[in-house]
Amino acid sequence: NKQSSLKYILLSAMLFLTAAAEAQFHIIPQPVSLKAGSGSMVLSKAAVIGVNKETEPIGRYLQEYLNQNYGLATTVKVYGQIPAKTPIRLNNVWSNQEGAYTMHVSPVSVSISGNGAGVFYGVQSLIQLLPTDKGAPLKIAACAIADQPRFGWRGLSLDVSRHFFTVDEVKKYIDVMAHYKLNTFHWHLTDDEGWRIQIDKYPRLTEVGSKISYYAKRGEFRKLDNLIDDGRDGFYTKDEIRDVIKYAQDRFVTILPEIEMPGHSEAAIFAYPQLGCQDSTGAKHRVRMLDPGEYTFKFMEDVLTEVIELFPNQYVHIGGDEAEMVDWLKSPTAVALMKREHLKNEKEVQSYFIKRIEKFLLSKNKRLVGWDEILQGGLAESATVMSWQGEAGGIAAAKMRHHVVMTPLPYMYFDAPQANEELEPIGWNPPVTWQMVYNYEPQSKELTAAEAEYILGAQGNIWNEKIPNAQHLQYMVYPRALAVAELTWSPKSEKNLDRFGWKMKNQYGLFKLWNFNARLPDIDGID
Ligand code: TNX
Repeated sequence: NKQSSLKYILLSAMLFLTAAAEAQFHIIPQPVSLKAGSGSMVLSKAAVIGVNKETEPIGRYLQEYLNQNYGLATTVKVYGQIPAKTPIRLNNVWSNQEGAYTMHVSPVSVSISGNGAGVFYGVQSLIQLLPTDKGAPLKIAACAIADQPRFGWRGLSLDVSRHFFTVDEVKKYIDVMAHYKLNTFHWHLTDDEGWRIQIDKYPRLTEVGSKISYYAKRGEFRKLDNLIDDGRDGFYTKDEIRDVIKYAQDRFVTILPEIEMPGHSEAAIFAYPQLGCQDSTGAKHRVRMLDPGEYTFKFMEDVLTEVIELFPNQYVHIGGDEAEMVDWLKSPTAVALMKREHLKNEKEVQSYFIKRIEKFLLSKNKRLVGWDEILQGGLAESATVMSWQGEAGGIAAAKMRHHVVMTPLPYMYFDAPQANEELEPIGWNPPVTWQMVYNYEPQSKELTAAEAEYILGAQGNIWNEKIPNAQHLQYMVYPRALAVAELTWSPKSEKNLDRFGWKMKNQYGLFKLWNFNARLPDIDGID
């Protein structure tokens, strides 16, 4: 009848309008709850950003962002109680949920409330809602958002050993990750190919170990066939590191420093040969492995002491991956150690090594993170495991009630090509598409609910053997890092691949605005 068909028309029109309204909200990661309002607010020059003492730095950050990207001059005003009429209000409120915030956009104002990181994350949601075409009015659609992260560890790594990146390039990397609410920057500062952090007590680490040209001359050790030779020398002074830490703190990003041991140590050994594993003739038979003797332990403790003085993070990553442990079987130091400590095999030597370093870190109130090989021969008591060789190590560690960060091959490895290998720059391993990354679930079905609590989060990794410059780095890491952002932040129930693809396409304007060279998949095609 007439009445019910009218009802039907009205209902479908309403549904259509709601869907259309929500379609404007292409926020990555997807907020926990998002309701479209009616109308929109236009940001103008005269806009005042009202802040509390606590949110003032975030207000200044937003002011700078609007000025830099849109040439819009706003004013920041500090209040005890921000007047309700202030166009943008950044309110500090108490919450026991780290990173939680609410955001209300009405036709006349934007109000963001949260504590600590929360307000910053609200500002990121706001930034994503701004138009990106130059000259367009700065319209923000009315909405109500309530949001908080699913995981506390939302990570992205950067290998600066295989290719050195400047302070400015590192800052840009941190800046963009912060826009997507990623909060842990894993800085891989040492490896075979170069030592990148100033250590006052051992100046040769950077004088010699940071110069890849020395490495290139070390033809007697290993061939450089798959390394692209392009400006890979360099290191960060302590002042530069402090500067990067401050920059990251302003964006609520924690830096996890990694100092590799006992393998992947060629640059350090090249600078201080006493560190290297020796055979009974005293000749070096391998050059990447540390000798498990007192000189090495003292050296590494000195290095870690200086690292700890710099980085406020409670965690320190000590590597632990791919150690060539068989070398130890030929080393008199290792053999003597095995006898003295009743160690049955080389894996137990590694476990002894890591446990000793852990004890040292704990004495300095720091917690050890290591790659999943540290499970071999017995896991150190309070170690956090980064599961990279698939999920098995992470699952085993969580079952042992150890904290875990999931970063498994192949999903979290952004040194792999992103699509058809013939069309993509060369990388390790078969392609890892953004869809594969997006569908990854950090809390494995093999874990009980109680065990799954030990999964701190997930992290995307990049290794730079084949990455010659920052443009190429940005291309490899994005847009896959956007998938990491959503799978670590958004509730599982909000996972939606089609919507994510559509939202991803709506970031391309921002990448252009930021002059950031992300890969831009043609999501309407087959990409
Ligand atoms: C393994 S992932 C490594 C890196 C290499 C990478 C190449 C990990 C803990 N170790 O040193 O760069 O493979 O994909």
